[in-house]
Amino acid sequence: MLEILQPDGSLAGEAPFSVDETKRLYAAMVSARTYDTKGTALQKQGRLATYASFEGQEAAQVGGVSALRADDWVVATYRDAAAMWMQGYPWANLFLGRTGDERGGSPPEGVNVLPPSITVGAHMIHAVGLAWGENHLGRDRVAMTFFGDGATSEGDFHEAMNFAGVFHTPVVFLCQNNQYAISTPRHRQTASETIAQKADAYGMPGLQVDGNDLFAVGAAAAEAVTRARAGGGPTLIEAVTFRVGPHTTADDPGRYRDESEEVEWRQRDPIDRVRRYLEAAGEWTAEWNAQLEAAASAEIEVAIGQAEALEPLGPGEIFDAMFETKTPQLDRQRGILMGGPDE
Ligand SMILES: Cc1ncc(C[n+]2csc(CCOP(=O)(O)OP(=O)(O)O)c2C)c(N)n1
Repeated sequence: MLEILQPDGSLAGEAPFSVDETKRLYAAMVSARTYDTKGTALQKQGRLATYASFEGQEAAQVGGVSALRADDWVVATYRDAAAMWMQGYPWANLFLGRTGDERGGSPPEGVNVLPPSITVGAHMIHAVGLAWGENHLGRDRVAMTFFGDGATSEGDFHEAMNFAGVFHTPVVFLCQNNQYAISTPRHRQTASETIAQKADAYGMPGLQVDGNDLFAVGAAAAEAVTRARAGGGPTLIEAVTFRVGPHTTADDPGRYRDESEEVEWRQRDPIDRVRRYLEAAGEWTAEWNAQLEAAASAEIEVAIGQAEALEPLGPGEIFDAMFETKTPQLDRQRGILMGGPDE
């Protein structure tokens, strides 16, 4: 397992980022956690439907996307708001999506991020297709897809990995092994010793990294993206991390895991680790941190305001989101919902 930045903030290898870049990524992780904390609070106030916290997974997401160019693709899940936001998906859209409003799924023109996949695993195929398409168009864009340990048990994972391996599509598979798929622990998910080793079967490199280590994830992602862009094909990265919160706001982890696990993983918090590193280099102060938190909080409050200021959609409009031209079946369903006859 690749480890560079230790929990105490010391280095066990070469830092892949300059101090300035490290500070930029630290600030991004602070923003991500601010969003995450507010997401859970808003759900408890009844302002979001359900919310899936990614607390503890900030380094895996921010570190992964740090390797991408602005025109690369991110194809991710309900738990990957930090990755999506890093690639340009607005906070307001992310909030809106969590209220059940389909407009949250339409990012601004030019943002190459698909809406979050709720269907476990299905989106990995889309990432491979996008990467293949870019290749056919003669462009050197890369697609990075985020998914959990549970998603590797889906047939879609096999299909996506197999196709990517055979056709050398420029795609990076970034598995956040956060140890649980709702209540199913990692050891019940697969008999493989690691998730990374599954790459062997598909003819691509696989690498296991400490997912709470911004530097390890960043270095592994940069290598994989560089290879993909140069025509070297796909890579599977297993970022070993932990979901310290519940699966979603509808879950009670106390029913299937011991609290000591959470306590232990909190000692390896990805943000604290970078803070200790920067502090030792004389580049972190409590004042700077407070400024970052205040700026993130203000920006995210504006986004919540934008999302909540929209006129709610009417019931018939839920049918408009999927296709540019509605199918006859959707037209019929819409008619029934709006009080027409069920013919
Ligand atoms: C195809 C499909 N099956 C089942 C579900 C219900 N479900 C939602 S999240 C989840 C667990 C996914 O675990 P994992 O892939 O490890 O990601 P994590 O939630 O831990 O980030 C399940 C079973 C679903 N959304 N889609």
